[in-house]
Amino acid sequence: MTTVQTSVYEPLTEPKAVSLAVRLGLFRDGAPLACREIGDGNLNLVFHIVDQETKQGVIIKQALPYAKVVGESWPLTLKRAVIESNALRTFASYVPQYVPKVYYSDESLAITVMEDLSRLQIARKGLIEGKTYPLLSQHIGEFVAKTAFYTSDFGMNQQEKKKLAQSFVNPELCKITEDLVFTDPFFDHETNNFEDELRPDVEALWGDDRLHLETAKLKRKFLTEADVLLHGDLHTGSIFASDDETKVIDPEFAFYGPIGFDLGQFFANLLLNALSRPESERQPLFDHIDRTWDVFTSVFSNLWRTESVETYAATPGLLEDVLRHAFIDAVGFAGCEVIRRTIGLAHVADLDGIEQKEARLAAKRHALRLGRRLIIERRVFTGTEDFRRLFAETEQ
Ligand code: SR1
Ligand code: MG
Repeated sequence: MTTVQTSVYEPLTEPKAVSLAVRLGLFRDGAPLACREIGDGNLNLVFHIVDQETKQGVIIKQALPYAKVVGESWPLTLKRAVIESNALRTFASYVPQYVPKVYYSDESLAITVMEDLSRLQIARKGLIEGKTYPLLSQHIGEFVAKTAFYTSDFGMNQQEKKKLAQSFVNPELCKITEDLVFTDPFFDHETNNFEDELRPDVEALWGDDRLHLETAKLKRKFLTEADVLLHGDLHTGSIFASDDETKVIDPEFAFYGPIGFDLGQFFANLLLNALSRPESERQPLFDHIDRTWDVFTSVFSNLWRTESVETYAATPGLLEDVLRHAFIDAVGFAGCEVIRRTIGLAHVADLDGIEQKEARLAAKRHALRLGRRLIIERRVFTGTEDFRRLFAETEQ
């Protein structure tokens, strides 16, 4: 992977980002450049630099040495910028149509220079505005199927896979997920953040032994199962979309983990959006869950049958077993994500943006009931239609 090391780290400002873009020769000489810092995520700076005449632009993304959402009191490794640029390049070797092009990366500055995707919209924002993105699930199903298969022991040389897994060891970012997704929301932890009115509902979760046991099993899978290269944070804020294009961004949490994790996070964020909508407008979200799973299983199965490098791949029943476990895990991981986005540190605008307080609290209570049962009842799920059933059963 070509990542260069040129300078000493300093956080960029808009003028410094422009100077860097000029120094890197990203624009023609004398181009009138405009630059804005547009980062609205939890962790990084994102500079959008545009040639005002040609309207061509680039993105310079820079990791900060701390978590922006909390501040300098939460130090965070800059190495995540290398993980991110390497993950984008690895994904591009399988699904170039679904990731931004990486033009340049610099480990010391913790930057990745990449394709300007401003023609698209962050899927979470569009979904909140009521957009449906008809191809979103087709694209994400194919993205997850191909990246999972080709980075697994069934899709690549098994010794090379171990080396690739080594290059994606990502302890600091995994720890964030281990804490914020799998642990803190299930205990009385200082990182949690929820309305006082939800305290009785939250305390019930904290005292729920059955929930603790099932969440612990899911966390153990996340900690120990180095199956496929994951994006690691595949929520709808990590996806740019339009009616006909989809690009997955921000894989700084990438690591080798359980195959169902990315699917579970994506399902959860579709459910979180459904929770924010009136019943009559939820159908497109459930249709996306169905289609993501259908496309994932069909693409993954086809690759397994035609390109597997593992002798046992042809063993009757093995593929079905892999898919069944991926599905059950995805349901459980989705439950953890729904709960943590409701009462944990990092919320989502889908729920927090519900203006009317009683409606917001009702949606959050529904989220907690849904998340809990997704975790506990994941093994009785027989297909994606069970998401609809459980959503309806947990409404009141
Ligand atoms: C401190 S980081 C909080 C969250 O933001 C990222 O997008 C991940 O989802 C992480 O859990
Ligand atoms: Mg992110």
